[in-house]
Amino acid sequence: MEEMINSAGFGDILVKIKAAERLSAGDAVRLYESNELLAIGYLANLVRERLNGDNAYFIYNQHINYSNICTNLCKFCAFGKDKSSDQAYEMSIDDIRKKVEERLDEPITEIHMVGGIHPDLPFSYYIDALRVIKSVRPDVHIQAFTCVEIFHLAELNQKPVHDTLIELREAGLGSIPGGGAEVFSPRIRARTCEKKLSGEGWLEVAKTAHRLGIKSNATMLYGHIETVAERVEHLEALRKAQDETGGFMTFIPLAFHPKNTELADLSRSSGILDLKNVAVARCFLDNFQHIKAYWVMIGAKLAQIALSFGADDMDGTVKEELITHMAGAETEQMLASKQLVRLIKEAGRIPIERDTLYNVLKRY
Ligand code: V47
Repeated sequence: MEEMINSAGFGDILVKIKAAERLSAGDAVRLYESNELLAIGYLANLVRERLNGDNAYFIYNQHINYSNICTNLCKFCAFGKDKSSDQAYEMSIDDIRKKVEERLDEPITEIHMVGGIHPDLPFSYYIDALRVIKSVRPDVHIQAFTCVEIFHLAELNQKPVHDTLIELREAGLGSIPGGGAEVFSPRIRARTCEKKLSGEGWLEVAKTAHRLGIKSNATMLYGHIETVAERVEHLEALRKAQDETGGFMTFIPLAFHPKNTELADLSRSSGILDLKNVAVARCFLDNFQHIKAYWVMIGAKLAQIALSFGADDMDGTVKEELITHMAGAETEQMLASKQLVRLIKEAGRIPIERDTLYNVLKRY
């Protein structure tokens, strides 16, 4: 193996990884630009093993997308719709209650709830949405509202993000999902999502949450018009923020799906690009405990293989995911926990059902 690493030109990176030493941005660029996939995977696997042993995590969760009405209308997104669109929808608080009640017989421990930037729902709607979920399912952990939504909610609430987060937590918010990060580069944001909160703004919301003890995740949307340098800058900004607060739990690389978006002329990411994004992130983000292979976006089969390329988490059962499926994903809507356990076991790992904060609920 080490011979393969040396002949791929990564001998120096191997030395750093063995010494648990931080990689430079230049190292990450070299890994991205190389086609020595197995060498990159081997390096990432060493980091994964050091941080997570043989554990591979999943969660029993439910997704609720309360509305697709959005004023940002990002070019890479097929989910968000203008209010006037005949495909626009908005769930009432009672609809949310029913969604939760429908699955009360299942051992769901997390509800993942996100939507668009809605032009006129009041702040009280978001508070009521959290409260109604907690009233039906008091023990569930609610991971809701991306940093972009939180910023919008603070504007609606006419209070700082800090105070708004405290109110959301009192109503039932447990943690914040990683969406809305996209690629932090101003060039990418200007070309694909000019109305969206800036990268700095996103990081500031995340760090404010962390300082309050609210954990969050981080994502990067890759495989559209971003350059390797922009990906690495994104990872560097996340690593720096994590050094400051330690509040990120997981990094999730998100594979761009072009169908039904304004970037529909682009092709879908390849399996190699998907694995590289998992592996480079694992090597570079030495202060992130977990890297998630989100099977909804890259498929259950590749997510399973990603467990040998740095990932230690497969997300969860999900069901009724709309953001990727509106953009042409052909993956299943749901994986049963039995299927997740089997995928993880076949990858040679120990399946661990976790809660949102990575407490172990069951070892299989
Ligand atoms: O912010 C939008 C992305 C994100 C497309 O925190 C697209 O554990 C691919 O962040 N093709 C939302 N991606 C999903 C998300 C997420 C999912 C699962 C788990 C977690 C977590 C977070 O989806 C958006 C955006 O970056 N997205 N459109 C598309 N066409």
